[in-house]
Amino acid sequence: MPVLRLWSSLQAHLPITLLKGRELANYEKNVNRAIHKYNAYRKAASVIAKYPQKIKSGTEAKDGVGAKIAEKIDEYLTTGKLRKLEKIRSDDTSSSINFLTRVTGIGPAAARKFYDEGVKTIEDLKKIEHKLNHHQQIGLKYFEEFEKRIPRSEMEEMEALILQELKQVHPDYIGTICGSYRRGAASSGDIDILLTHPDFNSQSKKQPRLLHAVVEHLESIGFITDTLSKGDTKFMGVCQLQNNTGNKNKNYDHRRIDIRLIPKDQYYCGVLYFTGSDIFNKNMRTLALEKGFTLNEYTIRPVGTTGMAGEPLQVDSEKDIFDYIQMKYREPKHRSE
Ligand code: DCT
Ligand code: MG
Repeated sequence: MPVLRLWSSLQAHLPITLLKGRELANYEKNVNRAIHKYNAYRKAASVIAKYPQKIKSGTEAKDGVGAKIAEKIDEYLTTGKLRKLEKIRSDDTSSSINFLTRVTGIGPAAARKFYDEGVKTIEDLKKIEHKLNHHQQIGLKYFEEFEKRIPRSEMEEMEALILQELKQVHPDYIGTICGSYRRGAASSGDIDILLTHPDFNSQSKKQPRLLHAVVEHLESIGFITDTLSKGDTKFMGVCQLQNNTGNKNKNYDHRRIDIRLIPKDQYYCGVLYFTGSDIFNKNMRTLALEKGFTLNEYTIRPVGTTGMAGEPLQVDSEKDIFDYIQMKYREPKHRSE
């Protein structure tokens, strides 16, 4: 779910600026396909969100945002409008392509292809359903449901169910619900689960059964309802809680769920990465590099003077990773940037 998660750190006076930033960012990613511009808007939004006072001019924000974005801040502060945004909004191509990418399985390239074929709306997509791949068909089927955020209370119910069922499959499994939920968000866009098992490490051979056994079990109890893709280490699909309260009015929506199986020795790098936020990850990776380490979702490795990365360091907790790079430990709820 590529949604700006700045609400928690948001200063009361900034939501409008940040929302416009998000709209421009999405335009650059989905329509213009200029990922560096997308990243520039995301970074600017993060800088602005951290800014302690109300921003009075673009120049004031200039340390963290480029000159062009600073100009846009000025334009918005003086005129109350952004010409570029007005133009994008009124442009049929941009708004249609942006809209189509909201269907899971439709990326910027597919959206442009469909648009060129005259497909612009959900109704249009329904008419050419046979031309969609399986992932896109599921995206279309649950379009409205996937647009809805998942309240924290429902995330808690799903966590309890998943962890309980996991132990039924095998008591040695370790599972963590990561993503915005782990950061304490009031609502989440999807469910990101990481799994590991003590028998599985990066030196041993692949063990897809460890993932598939869990997926099959969650299907058998009716929790997982659809599969978008299923590989040896990553499952992407759809789940739904069952209403067994006897209250006919309580019906759960279908939700997007990703399950990843990670070798035990790489588990905490994975948990750190998939907890995010994406902006926090970027900043932490930059700091790691400054300290002479390269950090990714699998490992942390020292970088030698030649620039070559060494062997992965031993990691038995998230805190170990912070310690290596001499960064003060941050609780997940303080990792929005
Ligand atoms: N991630 C990342 N860089 C990305 C995408 C994701 O570092 N480009 C990491 C950080 C968050 C985690 O993966 C899960 O991704 P999402 O589900 O997209 O983010 P989220 O924070 O869980 O937000 P949402 O509530 O919208 O799901
Ligand atoms: Mg998520």
